[in-house]
Amino acid sequence: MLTQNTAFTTNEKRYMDNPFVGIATFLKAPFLDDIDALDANIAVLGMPYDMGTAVRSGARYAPRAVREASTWNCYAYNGWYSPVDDTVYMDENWKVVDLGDVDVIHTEYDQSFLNLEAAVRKVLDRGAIPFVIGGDHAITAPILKAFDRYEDLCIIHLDAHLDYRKETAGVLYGQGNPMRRASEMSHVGQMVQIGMRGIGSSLPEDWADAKERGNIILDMGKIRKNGMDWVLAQIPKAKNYYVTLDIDVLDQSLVPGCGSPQPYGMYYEEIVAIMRKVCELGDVVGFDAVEVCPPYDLNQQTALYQANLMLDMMSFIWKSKKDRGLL
Ligand SMILES: [Mn+2]
Repeated sequence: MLTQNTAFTTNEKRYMDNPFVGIATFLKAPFLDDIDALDANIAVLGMPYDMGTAVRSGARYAPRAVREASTWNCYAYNGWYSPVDDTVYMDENWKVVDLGDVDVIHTEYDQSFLNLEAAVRKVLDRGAIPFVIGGDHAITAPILKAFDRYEDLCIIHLDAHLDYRKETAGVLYGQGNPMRRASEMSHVGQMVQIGMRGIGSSLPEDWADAKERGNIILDMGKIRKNGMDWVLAQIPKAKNYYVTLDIDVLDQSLVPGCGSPQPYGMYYEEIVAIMRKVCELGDVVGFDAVEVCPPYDLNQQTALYQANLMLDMMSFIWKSKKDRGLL
């Protein structure tokens, strides 16, 4: 039986298992090295890949950094009380496991992406929800390929940038292309792109293409003008959602350690509100959290935000299933 990654003790009555003790899996959840034996609700996978980066490299170190940061919240693994929501999230029947990392071969993006896609397929085959820690945002395209068992998958894209570049000097799978690649997949339906602002890789024609496709694009001007209640009302109801969280959706003052920081960004609690709303509307069947860049981080600040938002997302998924009697 898998148990949480715990410390050695000679005195069970005085057992502590502090966050700084032990091997840093996500939330100090059990590590499972046999993906074919996966039996859990949430499967965390690391994709230590930053070959898609055109700005600041270093996201390859994020899976370790985010896991390390997540140990701060390791007690949440067995349930945690939110005084803000007056709710206890997650319980002992909610299984989170950490599958470790996908193998990345330097310079070989195609094989690295095949490894990632295959791992995500196996997680889905086993009935778990993949939570992938990037990596730069290029990784979302191969992840989404693995979701072709779904139809009309609604994508919630939280990001400072549209990431809709058709190609850049022939590059199709960089960090500026994943949402364009997603739009080309027949199983991808509506796309909701939230937090756009500032300088990005996408050209005016890419924006025009995204709008013509019918993507719901909520840029920061609209968000600040209309407020969060309006933002939440723009999210369409769907059966299945995939959520991709580029940490640069948060304001650059909050996330110094990300690949392409931008001012005029969103606050943590606004992202939480969006994730909560999506979980109320339908099933989140997959999630990735990308673009933490530890070499530029300060005091783990960016990694802590990413780890916290991952915990929030798995908690809201738990609540959504619990409220519907599915657990
Ligand atoms: Mn992005």
